[in-house]
Amino acid sequence: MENLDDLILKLYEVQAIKFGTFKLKSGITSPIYFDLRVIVSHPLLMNQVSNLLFECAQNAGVKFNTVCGVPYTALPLATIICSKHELPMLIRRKEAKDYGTKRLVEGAINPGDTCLIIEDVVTSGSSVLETAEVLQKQGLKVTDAIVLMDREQGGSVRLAKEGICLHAVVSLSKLLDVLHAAGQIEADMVHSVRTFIQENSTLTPPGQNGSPTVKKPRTELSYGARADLAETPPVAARLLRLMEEKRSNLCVSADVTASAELLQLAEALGPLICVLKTHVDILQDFSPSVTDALGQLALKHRFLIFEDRKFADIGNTVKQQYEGGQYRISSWSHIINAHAVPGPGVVKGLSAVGRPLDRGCLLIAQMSSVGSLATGDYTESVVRMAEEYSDFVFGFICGGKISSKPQFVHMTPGVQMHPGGDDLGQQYSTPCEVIGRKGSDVIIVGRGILAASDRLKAAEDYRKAGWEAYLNRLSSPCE
Ligand code: 5BU
Repeated sequence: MENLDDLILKLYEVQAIKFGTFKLKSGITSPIYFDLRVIVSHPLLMNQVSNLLFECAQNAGVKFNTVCGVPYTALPLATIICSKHELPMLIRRKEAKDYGTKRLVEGAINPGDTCLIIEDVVTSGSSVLETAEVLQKQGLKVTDAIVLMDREQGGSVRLAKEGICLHAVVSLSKLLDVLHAAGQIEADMVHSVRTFIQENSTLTPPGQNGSPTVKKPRTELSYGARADLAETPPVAARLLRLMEEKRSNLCVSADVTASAELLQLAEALGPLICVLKTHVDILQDFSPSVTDALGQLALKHRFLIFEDRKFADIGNTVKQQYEGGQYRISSWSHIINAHAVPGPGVVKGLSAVGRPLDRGCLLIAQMSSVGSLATGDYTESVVRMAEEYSDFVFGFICGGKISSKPQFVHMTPGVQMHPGGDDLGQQYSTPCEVIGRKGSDVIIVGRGILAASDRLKAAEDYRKAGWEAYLNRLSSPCE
């Protein structure tokens, strides 16, 4: 992570990233501009970028036989990668030579081989697609592309529709966070870039003419691609994006009773998790300073806070429980959850408080405990309620995937490395079962980590198990 922060600052320094007013090829005026061509004059930076691109492919578990950079900026980057790791490379010509062999691709082509594409910046994904098509015409397979910078304007979704999984080293969100934290850009600029990106997605709304022709749709989208599709509430895209960046679908359930221990856990496990779940009402020594400190740690380690309050009353009451009392949950918890038992009023009440603060809610559609009544028709009604209030509800607490809408996040409690349970009705499934077979997105782990003698190691084991199950699912979808 520190490597990445350092890289972003260096790219800014050499003016590969610029802020201002730029007229793009399409005629649109953009507040941000990337010109990665300049890095060829900075050899250390070239090496650093190439290393991160290669690492990104390795971390994503991509399997390939050969590498091709999209001409021209990514061409030298692919060269460095191939030279350093002794990998065969292919060069795509932009124009076929009008003499000699008229080859569009130079290098030894073995039909059936898989070629990894390297690119500098992706906006709509069309340059990657063009290169992929040329390679595919030569009989090569293209399953993955690695990009240094994803502008988050729909490229990953477009590529996924063509059967190509895009992996980004740096997302635009991360870039803005780092430059803002380093005092290089003002909050106003962050806001105007975010607004520009949101308003200029290259995705064509479904059903409209001009949507890209679907060749071989991937049934599974990556978390990053789903972030592009998740418009509301903003916390949904934030979560999916940081999962992709931190390579973590682990939520730790920090069920401890002392504030100091809660903060220690957040500090130690923060880098490994996407969400920290709390039960703030079990703290013996709660004070608002704890949630303030937790908020600071969430910023520092880039995780979201989820108060597992399980609201379940009429709208007017939950509104007060969410906003007021001694816990003032809405002021610090990015995510909350609610039972659907009271009907839509519970969501309306919570939404009145949470939406203006850009918070999000998960509906409890299923529970992990023995004999839970949240099954069958009830679960289906919860999914419908979530769809109706999708400006605030962005997912579910559930045992596995219950909605195919990519913007909904599925979070599953009752997870340990071995199936089993406790003597009060809790039931456990493994990360592989929950993420791989049942198609959930996030594992929620409490005692599996808290009761371990080395909590940090246990958390890393769960992160790894959850992430590997996700990567396997991406490469061979379970549906
Ligand atoms: P455990 O120690 O991993 O069993 O903790 C699970 C946590 O998830 C705990 O905080 C529960 O309150 C929470 N939980 C759950 O276990 N099952 C459910 O269906 C829901 C929440 Br909803």
